[in-house]
Amino acid sequence: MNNENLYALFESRFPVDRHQALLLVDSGAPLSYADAEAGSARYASFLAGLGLVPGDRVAVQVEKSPEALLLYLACLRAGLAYLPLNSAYQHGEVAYFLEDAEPRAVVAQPKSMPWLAPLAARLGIRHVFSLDEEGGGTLASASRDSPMEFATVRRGAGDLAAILYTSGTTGRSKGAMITHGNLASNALALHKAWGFRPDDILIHALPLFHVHGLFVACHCVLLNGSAMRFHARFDARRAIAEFATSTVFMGVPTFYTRLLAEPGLDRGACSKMRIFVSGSAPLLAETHTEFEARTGHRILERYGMTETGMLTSNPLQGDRRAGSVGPALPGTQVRIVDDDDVPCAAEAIGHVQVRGANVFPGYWRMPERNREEFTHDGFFRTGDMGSLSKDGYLTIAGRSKDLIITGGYNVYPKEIELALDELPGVRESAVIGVPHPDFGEAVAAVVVAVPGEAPTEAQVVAAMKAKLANFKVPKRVYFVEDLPRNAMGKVQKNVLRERYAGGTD
Ligand code: MLC
Ligand code: AMP
Repeated sequence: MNNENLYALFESRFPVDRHQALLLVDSGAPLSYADAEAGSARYASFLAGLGLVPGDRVAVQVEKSPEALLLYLACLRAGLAYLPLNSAYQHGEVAYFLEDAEPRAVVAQPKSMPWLAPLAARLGIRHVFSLDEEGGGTLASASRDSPMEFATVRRGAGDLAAILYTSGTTGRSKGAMITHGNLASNALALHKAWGFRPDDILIHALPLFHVHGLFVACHCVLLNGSAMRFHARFDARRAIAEFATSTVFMGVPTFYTRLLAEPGLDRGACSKMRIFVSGSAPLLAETHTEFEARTGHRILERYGMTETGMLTSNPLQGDRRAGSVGPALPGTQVRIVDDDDVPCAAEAIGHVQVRGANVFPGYWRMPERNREEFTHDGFFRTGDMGSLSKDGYLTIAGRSKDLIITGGYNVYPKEIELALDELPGVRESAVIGVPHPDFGEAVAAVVVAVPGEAPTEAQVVAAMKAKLANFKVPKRVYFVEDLPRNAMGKVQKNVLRERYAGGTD
């Protein structure tokens, strides 16, 4: 039987001339496919040499760099489960992930070491290494003499490749277990659907610790054996300058509104580009229309989730509909059901449920949760609401889960409310998403203070910044006497959303 390790699939598609570039980096020489093979082998040999065995978790909280990509490939090769963490997560957030996932090794930014080393020691994690944006740190020095060759470990399609934490409605994050088979099936479907060509060059400006940047973008390129321009962070002007020598761009809607704010974005600048893909958050129909008017390109919107990979995509050839996320990708089934899981008629809005080889097997160590999240016939409940047109195009109409998506990052209000309620002078709180011109939605907090002890807005924001990743910090804090509640005593967030929709008191 073939080795179903995802890396083995990539390797079978690498260019014959391994000196071809994989990464065109911010400064210095490109990283070739030969470099990627040797570098990932070195890290894989090193980790295996420490005694890590297939199935062990490796938690990684680093800034984007070529070495971070090599470390991911190394984990695939050694059969280790890669656990990427947003570099914005703070001490308390990381502590939860490490306690829950019990990794054998942790790799983090040098600046995290003062709190990470004692945390790892407390949790019995023996292997802790640093990795900075330039590839320096103790990981590089400790692995310097490790062999540059490594026989990629044999894996089955159902074996664990990665764990990605997603927040939850209860405020407790869940580790989505993603298998080699999930990733391979989705990568093959996207590579085909988006018609990748041997000479494609992708601009990679997304972070490397979430599905969009790590899986969707990198996997298409690795399967294609072609190159990507690796930007440490998104910079609209730089992207526009590089459209002239690139063909594919992937971004969250905020990338597109920021591109549109640049006068340099026009037809001439985009004439070499083949496709612009958007996802991770709803793309406004007006962004789609404005982008086409300015560049002549119709943005190709797709829809997916950490737990499922990509589910639907507007077509490469044919009708790309503004406001729709397109039909189901081949191999994926999408259905719309009512509250009793009974399929709805075309055009009716209901719950989006999905099934396919791309859908994860469940959450890490949460058997009860897994029973609730899947139907008896194996469909996953996405928590999104939507409708299917008669010809199978999906339109996302909202979410049944209490979730805010800000600049492509997910924030579950419950987590922020729990943090707010711990602050001195705060009696209770409600967190909502409000419209934001740059991030689509922004986090706003509505707080009931203890009389006479009310903190100021600046104090609340400062206290949140010390605890939470920056994108979770409320952009505004509103103080009220009481929260609006329905007859059942439940906070009426729709009332608050309406009240603060204009972003004013
Ligand atoms: C940064 N900030 C954010 C934010 N990003 N606030 C809310 N939402 C965000 N997404 C904070 C900063 O800390 C700063 O706070 C202030 O907002 C302004 O920051 P900035 O300098 O403008 O931010 P920037 O570094 O330019 O980052 C913005 C961004 C980035 C949009 C480029 O957030 C980004 O790369 N987002 C992509 C997320 C992504 O990859 N999502 C895919 C998930 S996978 P202060 O207080 O310090 O001033 C998924 C599945 C799927 O969803 O379908 O793909
Ligand atoms: P995440 O948990 O970060 O993987 O985010 C997944 C969620 O992002 C989905 O459940 C949707 O709510 C949302 N999402 C992703 N792509 C789109 C899209 N194109 N349009 C609307 N929502 C999207």
